Amino acid sequence: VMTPQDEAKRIAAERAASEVKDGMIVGLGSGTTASLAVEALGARVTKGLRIAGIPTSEATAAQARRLGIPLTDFAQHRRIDLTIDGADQVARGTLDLVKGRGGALLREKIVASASRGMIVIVDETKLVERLGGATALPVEIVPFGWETTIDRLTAFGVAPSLRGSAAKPFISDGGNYIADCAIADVSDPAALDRQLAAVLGVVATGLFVGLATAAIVGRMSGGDVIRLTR
Ligand code: A5P
Repeated sequence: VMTPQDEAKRIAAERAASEVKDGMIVGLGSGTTASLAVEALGARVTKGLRIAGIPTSEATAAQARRLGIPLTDFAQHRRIDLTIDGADQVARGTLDLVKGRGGALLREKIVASASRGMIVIVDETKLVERLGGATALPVEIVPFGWETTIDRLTAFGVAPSLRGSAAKPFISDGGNYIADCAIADVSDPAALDRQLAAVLGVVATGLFVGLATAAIVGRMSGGDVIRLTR
């Protein structure tokens, strides 16, 4: 059974997939919403659309292979035409994002940063005025000495908590750990991203600033979308 939220994700995902054009190199996002876009792209590929995808996670790579979407990599293509990915929060005015609840943030950020365009697809519950608040900010950290990185993040004031447990930490596709951080409403996401990224042991944060070029927001009622651009 599809909930109104699932339906909102699906319609946003399908709308974004319809914007992909023949010949494009496409960044394939991760998470439940992005996987609906990958599914829709797979259907278009079956009907003759020619694209090559660069996946943001092992899970997405496996899904794309199952659907017959040709994959490529940065050795072949340094630039991506369009990336389609989900998010945990989207700031309405700026399209800045919090990402990484699914744990794929580092690869997602590398793919988004190499993309000319990035369409973020969400249901309307994820649209906010300001990032932060109730949604945790995932921060990818190096496993070695993670206890000391957690201490530095604690001293910085973002109350980090290691995802998983100390005995069995969650491990990202990049082989790193994730610290979920509590952040209040963020007034300057770019500054916070810079400050956190400068903490020793931090690989990348889930703050995506200035990367999304459009957001397609699925409405919970009416099977409709809102398209926002920066
Ligand atoms: C994956 O690490 C994330 O960045 C996802 O893109 C984000 O968590 C959104 O996922 P859902 O579409 O499953 O909510």
